[in-house]
Amino acid sequence: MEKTVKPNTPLVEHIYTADPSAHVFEGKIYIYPSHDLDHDGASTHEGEHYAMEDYHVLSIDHFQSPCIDNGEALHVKDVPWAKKQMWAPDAAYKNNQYYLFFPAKDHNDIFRIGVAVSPNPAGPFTPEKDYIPGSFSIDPAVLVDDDQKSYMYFGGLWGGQLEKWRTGTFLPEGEGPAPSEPALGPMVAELTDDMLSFKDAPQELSIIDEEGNPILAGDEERRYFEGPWVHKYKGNYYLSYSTGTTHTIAYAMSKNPQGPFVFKGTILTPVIGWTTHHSIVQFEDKWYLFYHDCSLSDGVDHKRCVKYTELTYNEDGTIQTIDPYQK
Ligand code: FUB
Repeated sequence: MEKTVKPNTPLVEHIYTADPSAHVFEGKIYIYPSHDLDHDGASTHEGEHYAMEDYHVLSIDHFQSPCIDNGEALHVKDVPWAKKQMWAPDAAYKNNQYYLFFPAKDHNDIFRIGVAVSPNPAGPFTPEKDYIPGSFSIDPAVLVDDDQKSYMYFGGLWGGQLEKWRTGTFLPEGEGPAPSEPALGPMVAELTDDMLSFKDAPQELSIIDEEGNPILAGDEERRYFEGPWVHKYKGNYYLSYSTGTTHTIAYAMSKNPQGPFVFKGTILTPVIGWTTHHSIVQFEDKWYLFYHDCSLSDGVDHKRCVKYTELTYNEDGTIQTIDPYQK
């Protein structure tokens, strides 16, 4: 008999999974993860060891049921513009269909973001022939707001190439700001109603402290690195993200989906492995954090496993810090 899901335990063990984007569609929880491959490639600063080729969509009927692997939903060989490295995806529902947003390197080794569509939340998804015009970098996360406006948040440092786009064009030698300068923020772009393109050029989001000062690039405990996620709770927008080199999931709040966002604190303490990546979703009357670690591979960075745990808000809307290994 298939095992029922348990908190802080791999959702599936037959494949390696990472970067979980969870959504409630058709009354179930659908999880859109990266599908990590079991290979011996050496780790590089550019993340070449994250050599993923396809996506599998996972689903859970509720938190007392098994996790289903719905099979291959999209493969890089079926995406005309993409060459390799199918990294963290997200999904959205609009116009009576499902959209899978995903980054991959194009044939010039530049990360772009593509979209694929399906009538079914589990796919299979049919990709558009080209990437979203004007898209770049990695880790798309899409918020469909209550007024049906949709926003894509994206961007990641280092292997995610965000530093190389500071002038608006790709500079292979481009570098990030000095430690005393404002950190790079994630990008945001409103999507067109058909969800296939950006309405305008992407803008950088600003993350500030309680005094209104920008978080600086040298402030590695708080500055943005990759893996943005935006959710809404009681009228506030929450931007949560990985701090990369300091390995936490941090968050900031705003009254506006396009910021500025005020830094608030840590949602998730460091997990086993270098990367940390998450999503936050409400199911029935509770909130959940989906995240990954490398416990299933005893710490191999590119062989991760997706897990979940419950997330709790304080009365003032701030989020309680989670240590997933605390007994
Ligand atoms: O899975 C590849 C990359 O690792 C993701 O795009 C990042 O967010 C990090 O989790």
